Amino acid sequence: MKNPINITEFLSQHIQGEHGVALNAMLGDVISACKKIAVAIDAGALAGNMGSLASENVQGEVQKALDVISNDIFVEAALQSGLVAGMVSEEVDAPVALAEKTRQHGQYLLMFDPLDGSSNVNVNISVGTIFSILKSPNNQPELADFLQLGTEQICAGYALYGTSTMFVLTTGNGVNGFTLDVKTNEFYLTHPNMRIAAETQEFAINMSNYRFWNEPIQRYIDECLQGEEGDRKKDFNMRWVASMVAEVHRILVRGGVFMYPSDSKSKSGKLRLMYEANPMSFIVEQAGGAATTGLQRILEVKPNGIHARIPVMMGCKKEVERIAAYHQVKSKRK
Ligand code: P6P
Repeated sequence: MKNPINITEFLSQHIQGEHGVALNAMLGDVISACKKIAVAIDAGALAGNMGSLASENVQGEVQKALDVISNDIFVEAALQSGLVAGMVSEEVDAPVALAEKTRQHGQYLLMFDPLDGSSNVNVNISVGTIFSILKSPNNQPELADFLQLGTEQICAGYALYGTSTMFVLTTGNGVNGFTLDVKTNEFYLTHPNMRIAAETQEFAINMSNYRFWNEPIQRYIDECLQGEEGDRKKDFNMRWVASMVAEVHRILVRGGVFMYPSDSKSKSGKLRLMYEANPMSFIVEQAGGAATTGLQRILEVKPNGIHARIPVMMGCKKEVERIAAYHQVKSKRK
């Protein structure tokens, strides 16, 4: 690729206005953290970071060494920015405590999953970091100040530590993707204005949960599996990486629909609203896709807690609309 623009230059051109300087500075620290996490992951087993810790995170999940390392890198970078008034991490129960001097100029709330899909690290499958940036009402936010609708996000993005390291973000004016040049340790614009294909023949879901799904989800997947002989009159392909960042990135690049529905095992679903579903929904909608719980637009869900879980169906707009329509039929039958 001839002379691609680097991310710092691109963002300074695209993020203007009164908040432009602060948001660019905030993103500069987020990008720096993701570069450091990429180094920690690339070292793999050589750095002795592959193991699990004795500890569990607030989700009750066994923490990997890299979960904690990534979390600490992200927290440190955010503190350096001096722009964060409050932080919520998947790995930490309460909002991260910030010293008075750290947040005196804080204007953002930073929500993040520092290493999503970390169970894949030991088997060398792609993992990622997901972040969401909200405006803080002041520099001493209360817990309730974090519980904003997804439509309030001013920026959302992810780093994908895959066959190459990529950084993808939106600030509400489309979605742009950047690839890390390991020689210069700089991200360069390689995927301008990412758009989700209008049609798809690919779905992503953990099929082992089939017997626990509600009827609309079973109906949708059954029709995909019936292929050309069924109502859909076309064959479908399936993928499941068990890493949301990898799934969503694939959908941005070649289309598809990603599904983690609620089921009889977990009534609220598995994925977290504030730092997985909301940032990814913002990105997907900005790329022309859609994101629903089955019953409502994800970005309009009122959070009932900083670690709230919700059902997630997102990707190609027509498929997401079909899934939502099947839920409407079901709810009318009651
Ligand atoms: P399962 C990773 O733990 C994660 O939160 C998402 O990144 C991923 O899509 C999902 O859970 C995988 O869940 O039940 O298939 O292991």
